[in-house]
Amino acid sequence: MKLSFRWYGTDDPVTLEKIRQIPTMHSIVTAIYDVPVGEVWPMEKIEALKAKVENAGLHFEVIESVPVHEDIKLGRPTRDQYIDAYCQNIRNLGKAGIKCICYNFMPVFDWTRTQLDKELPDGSNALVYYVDQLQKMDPLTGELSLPGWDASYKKEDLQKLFDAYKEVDEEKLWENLTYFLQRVIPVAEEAGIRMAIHPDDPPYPIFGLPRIITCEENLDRFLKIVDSPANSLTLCTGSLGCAKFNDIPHLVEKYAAMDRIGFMHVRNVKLMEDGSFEESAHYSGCGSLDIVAIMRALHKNHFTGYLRPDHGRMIWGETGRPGYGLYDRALGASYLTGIWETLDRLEG
Ligand SMILES: [Mn+2]
Repeated sequence: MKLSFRWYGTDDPVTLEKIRQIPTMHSIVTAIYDVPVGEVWPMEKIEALKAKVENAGLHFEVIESVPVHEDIKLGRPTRDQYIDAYCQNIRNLGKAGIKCICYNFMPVFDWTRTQLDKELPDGSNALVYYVDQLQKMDPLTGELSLPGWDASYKKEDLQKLFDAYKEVDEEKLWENLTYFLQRVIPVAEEAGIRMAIHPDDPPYPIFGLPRIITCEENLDRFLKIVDSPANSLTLCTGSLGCAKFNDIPHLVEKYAAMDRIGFMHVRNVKLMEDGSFEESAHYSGCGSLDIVAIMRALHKNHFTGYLRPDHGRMIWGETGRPGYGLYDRALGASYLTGIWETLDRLEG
């Protein structure tokens, strides 16, 4: 595995110099954040970002994300121009040495939590999703706002998007995803890039919006749409694992054996009886997922792709982007490295 770490660019309080000091760190996962969704990322910006990362002694091989314009997900006539721009981004990133692009196909919101700073019993803060809080939320009336998304859309634009999605059920979304993949995957193959779709988070419909990258049956269906190594998964243990119907070690074992995992996001979640969940420390005993079984499934299948600790709690008084502090993600990285070294020694 190639250990990697997400970095939000020069205004991220977590610097490249700090990330480099995490043992065995291989590559930075980042993106161009100041080009509107659907436009081509200028080559100069990509090269400048690459130079920054490489000057810090790290590899620049993974992008998370190149976002997919809503018109593509909605199947609007304008989608072709956005798909053309998407393909140009793939070509440009391939030229810059990128090997893997993470993206998602979730309508409107690409993750949902009900609180971003829930204080846990040990005094740390974490992102949580409580069903009773969710039931009181309505992103359209905004009576209780959706944390992380409050300022992302104007109310009237959000209403228009929700109206547009009334015409898009799950089957229609599959059709639109198929149209996208059939055009984008051949370009990725040529550019030497693995496209790696991120599962929906949480992996079921909310607010009446369809979601399809959710469970084993649908992951199988997704991989068959274009049967190519370039059409791969970002297997996010926390996103798929916050629903009880997903058996994460089994999914990792299955898709690693098929060599269809381009990118791993490894984190733990603590599931509650009513479907609520809290993001927890990486250690297996802190949550509901068996992290050793997950790493073992990767190791057994000689996983050579990229892997990053996903979110972390905020600990030791750190402030910053919820889920993306340095300390708990660095603890997670070292825990995962420790499991991997042990497996290397014991299982060869
Ligand atoms: Mn993830």
